[in-house]
Amino acid sequence: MGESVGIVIAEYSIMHSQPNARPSATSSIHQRPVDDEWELECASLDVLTNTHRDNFDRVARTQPVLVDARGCWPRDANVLSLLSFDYGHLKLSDMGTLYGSLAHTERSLGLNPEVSARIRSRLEAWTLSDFLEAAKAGEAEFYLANLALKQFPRIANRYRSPDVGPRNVIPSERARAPELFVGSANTQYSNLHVDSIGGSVWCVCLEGEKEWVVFPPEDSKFLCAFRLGDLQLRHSLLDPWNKELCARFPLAQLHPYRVRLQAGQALFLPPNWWHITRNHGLTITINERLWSWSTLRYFIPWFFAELRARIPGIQQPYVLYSK
Ligand SMILES: O=C(O)CCC(=O)C(=O)O
Ligand SMILES: [Fe+2]
Repeated sequence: MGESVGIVIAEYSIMHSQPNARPSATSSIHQRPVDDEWELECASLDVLTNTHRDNFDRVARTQPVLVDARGCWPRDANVLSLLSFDYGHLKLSDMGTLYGSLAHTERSLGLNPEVSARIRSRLEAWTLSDFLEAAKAGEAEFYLANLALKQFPRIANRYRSPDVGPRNVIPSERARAPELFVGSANTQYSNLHVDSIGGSVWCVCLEGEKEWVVFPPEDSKFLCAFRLGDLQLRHSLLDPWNKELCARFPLAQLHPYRVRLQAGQALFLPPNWWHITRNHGLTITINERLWSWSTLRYFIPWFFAELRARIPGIQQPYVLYSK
């Protein structure tokens, strides 16, 4: 094992022993330093143009799939105009995310105190119009994430889920309800992570371009996964746009793919794939989580780990879902 990997593991062990510690190099939903000089070398994904269900299911069993999603949104509807005309007056502080409130977003902000304070005050004072105007000018600095789509009925009514892929078998609205993400230039959501509870995710792009870098579950053992806020070891310090951080990982063992998701396309990410995103300009996507019968094998280990963790006297298990 190289020295650099050892450093990452040492950092990981420190965080492991301090459950509330945050990794200084990662936290997100803020504007990252512009560094377009370097990026991790990745394979690319082709768009699956024949999105016949059988074809899709065969490919999606082993890898993410990028499909034409023009059918998800009417050609003559402009999502940005709808958002600003119909909902521009809404205050950001009154908007609901699916996991708690925007305060959740606030807690995830980066550690630079000046930027943090500025974003916090904007979250308090701004309407959605203020945010969209600033985002158009490339000055919004943050990312509205996980907004419950149902609070924008005029958008929800026009949206159609992709018509391929697995059927959702989870009845809980909280787990599966579509979320709206409105990103401004050069912002990213979280660090490299795996979604919890073994679900897969659709990301349907309506506006702009969102870059995804994804790694297969088999790469987990080389990503020095650590725990952040829940039981699952599902976060990593690897940052595909940061040369120094990348140099600490055994890149030859990793299998990253890069997807530049454009308006009119959707990305399907199978369960337990690692992912990190970055917005190029003002970007609007709708993300939907899915649990199908075939994802049960991911859900069951999660369920039993959670159950065990609730038995008094038993040490919390740290769970790495690598398969
Ligand atoms: O759309 C994004 O920026 C990625 C969000 C994400 O990680 C997710 O929806 O699981
Ligand atoms: Fe995610």
